Amino acid sequence: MGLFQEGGGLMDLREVDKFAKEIIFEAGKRIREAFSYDIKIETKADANDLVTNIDRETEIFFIEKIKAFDSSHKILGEEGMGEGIQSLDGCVWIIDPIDGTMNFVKQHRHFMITIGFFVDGIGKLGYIFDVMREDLFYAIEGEGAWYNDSPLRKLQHVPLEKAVIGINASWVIPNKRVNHEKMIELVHSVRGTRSYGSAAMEIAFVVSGKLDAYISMRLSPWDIGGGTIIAREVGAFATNLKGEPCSLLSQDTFIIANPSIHSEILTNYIEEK
Ligand code: 2AM
Ligand code: CA
Repeated sequence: MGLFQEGGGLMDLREVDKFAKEIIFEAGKRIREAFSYDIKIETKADANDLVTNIDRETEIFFIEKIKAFDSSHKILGEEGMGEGIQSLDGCVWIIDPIDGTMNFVKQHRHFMITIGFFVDGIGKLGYIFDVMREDLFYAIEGEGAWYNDSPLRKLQHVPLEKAVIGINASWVIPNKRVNHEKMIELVHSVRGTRSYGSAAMEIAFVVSGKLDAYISMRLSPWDIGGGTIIAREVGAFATNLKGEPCSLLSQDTFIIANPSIHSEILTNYIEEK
């Protein structure tokens, strides 16, 4: 069941899961309370890549809690507030304290905490928490996935013409990464498109059947770490746009899709530059 070998001792995955949920709920409460204080906004790589003091404080909160839980665990967080990781050996937490920072700042909703817990590179526990709705999507390796208290079903077959897909409009206009004419064909082929501004939220929607695919040209390990673990439990396929396994140590392209349309989208509609 949920026992795994760690540093010479056996650790109960359910204990780690209980701990993870506690810190996620507590962090969520702190973030909601932060709306009554000053949120200081800065930019990172470019003018639209936002970070706030709350992203950083939340990441530090997680690092302190995890180190107190087990000081041997390693942490990779988007804001780089911990020591980082060189490999996936041992127990590794991959954390995005706020996924969808622009939504956080502008809309005060539709942003997620997302966390993956890995042991020697194998995803064991995955979480996507909608902070304002207090909705939790999560999975335990080999045991299934849940939306709050309800089990998530294995994804059912969907033909492309009935699919609703998550995609950012940037990839349907001329861009450096992908043939946009092909993307236009994809948009014509499906029933509808959506764009939510939080990769983790779109992944949560795919694993729960609210979207049938989500495609992005540039995501980082913390955007997808938790989500890929949930994906496996419901039978969603998560890969890069070459169809290869997602990297958890570097940025890459990304698709998560219902298995009935994953290869069809990659083969017929994605042409990377
Ligand atoms: P973030 O808010 O945690 O940065 C849509 O913008 C999605 O892409 C969001 O989930 C956002 O996560 C992510 N994103 C934005 N800029 C990114 C970048 N430079 N690298 C990787 N992911 C990014
Ligand atoms: Ca983030």
